[in-house]
Amino acid sequence: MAKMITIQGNEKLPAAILVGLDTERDTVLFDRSMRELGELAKACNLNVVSTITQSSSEVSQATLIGSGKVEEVKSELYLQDADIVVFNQTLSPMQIRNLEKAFDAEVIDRTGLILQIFSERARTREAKLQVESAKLQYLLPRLSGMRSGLSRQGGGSGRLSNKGAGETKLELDRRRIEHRLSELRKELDGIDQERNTQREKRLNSGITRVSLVGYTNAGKSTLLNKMLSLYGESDNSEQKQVLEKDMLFATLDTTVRKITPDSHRPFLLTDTVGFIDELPHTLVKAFRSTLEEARYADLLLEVIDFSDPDYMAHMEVTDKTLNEIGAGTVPRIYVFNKADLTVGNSADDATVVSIKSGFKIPYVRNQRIYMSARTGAGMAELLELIEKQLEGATITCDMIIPYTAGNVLNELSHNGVIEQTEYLPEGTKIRVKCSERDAKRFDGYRV
Ligand SMILES: Nc1nc2c(ncn2[C@@H]2O[C@H](COP(=O)(O)OP(=O)(O)OP(=O)(O)O)[C@@H](O)[C@H]2O)c(=O)[nH]1
Ligand SMILES: [Mg+2]
Repeated sequence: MAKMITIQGNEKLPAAILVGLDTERDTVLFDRSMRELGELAKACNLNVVSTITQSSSEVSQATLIGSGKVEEVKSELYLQDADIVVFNQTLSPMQIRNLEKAFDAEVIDRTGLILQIFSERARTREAKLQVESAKLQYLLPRLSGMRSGLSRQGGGSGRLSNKGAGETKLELDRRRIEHRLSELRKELDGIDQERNTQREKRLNSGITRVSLVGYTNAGKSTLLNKMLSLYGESDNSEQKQVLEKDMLFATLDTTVRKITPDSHRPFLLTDTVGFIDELPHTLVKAFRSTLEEARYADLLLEVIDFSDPDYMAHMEVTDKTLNEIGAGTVPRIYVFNKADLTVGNSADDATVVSIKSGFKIPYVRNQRIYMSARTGAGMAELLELIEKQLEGATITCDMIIPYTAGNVLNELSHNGVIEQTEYLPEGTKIRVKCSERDAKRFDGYRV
C-alpha cells in the first residue's frame, strides 16, 4: 500500500481501476456497492480512471474474476497508465498474489481500502493504535501473499531479527506481528481503563449524554457544529468545531461537546466514527471501545442522509451495527438530514416542500425529524424533540440545599434547570427539573 500513503501538495494522484464481480446479479445492490467503492477510493486519495465489472455466479479461486476479465483489466491498466487495481470483494491472500503478478500492479480490496483510509485519518493516539492493531490483524493471515513482506508495513523494530537463524522470514514476520499486537493490546487496555474512569465520572456527574450515530457522510459532524454555534457553552465555540467534509470517514476520533440551550437541560453531545456497509471485522474489533460509547448514551441521534437514494439501506446498516455493539435498545431519534437537497423549486418559495416526502421542511413526526444541519432549518425543533425524549427520564422536584452544600446547588444548576429559588434560613429552596439520576443522588435534600 506504499504508494497511497500521504499524498501531499499537487502531486499527481495515483490512478486506480475499480473492479467488481456481481455474483448475485442484483444490479441495484451491485451498482450501489460499486458507487460506494468509488467514494472510498476518493477518500483514499485515488483517482478513479475506469471501472470494470463482471456479472457471473462463478468465482475463480485463483483470481476471483475470470481469465478473460483479467486480460481486460490488464489492457486497461496499460491504456490508462494506471497504478492500482481496487477490488470490491474481499480477496484471499492467494488471489492478491496471483492478481498482482498478472497485472504487475498493486491490488487492494475493499477492506484494505477502508483500513488505509482509517490509518490516514487517525489523529489521536488511541485511534492510531486501534488502526495499527486492525491493520496487523488483517495482515497476519495474508502474510504469505504479500509481495514484499513486512517492509511495506513499516514500524517494525527489527528487535527479533537476529533470533533463530534457521527460521524463515515468514515465521519471523509472523512472530514480530504477534508480538506487536500483544503490545498494542496492552496499551489499548490501558486507554480503555482511562476511558472507563472518565465515563464513570460523566455518569456520576448526572449530566445527560446524547450520541450522534449513523452512516458515514450523513452529516453528524455538521450537526454537532451547528448545535455548538447555536447553543454552545461559550463564545469560543468556533474553536470547538470539528471537521465536516464531503468525504467518507472524515471523522475517526470521538469528540464530546457540552450543549447548553437556554431553558433546556444541558447535555453532552458526542460525535464519532460513522458506519459503512461491511465495515471490516478487524476494524469493528479494534474500534469496539470507541463504537461502544453509544451504549452508554441516554439518547441516540441517528443521522440519515435523506438526499441519498440509498438512505434506507444505510439505515439498515446502522441498525445492524448498533445491535452489534449493544446499543440497539438505547432510545433513538431519527434525524433525516440534508432535507434541503430534496426541496423543489416551487413557484412559492416560502413553502419549502420536499419533493421526496411531500411535506414542508422541517417536519416532525413521532421520533422522526426532517431537517437540514447545514442551513439550520429544524434545529429548534430537534432540540424540542430531544427535550421531549429525555422528559421521560426527567422529574421536577423541590429541594432545600443547605448553604454549606454549594457544590450540590452548583451541579444541579449545571445539569438541570432551576425553575424557582427561595432563600430560607436552613438553605436554598429550589424547584428543579433534573434527571432521575440526579434526583436519586440528591434524594436527601428533597422536601
Ligand atoms: N446540503 C446539505 N449538506 C449537508 C448537510 N449536512 C451535512 N452536509 C454535508 O455533507 C457532508 C458530510 O458532512 P459531515 O458532517 O462531515 O458528515 P459525517 O456524518 O460527520 O461524516 P463522517 O465523519 O465522514 O462519518 C459535508 O460536505 C457537509 O457539508 C445538510 O443538511 N444539507
Ligand atoms: Mg464526521
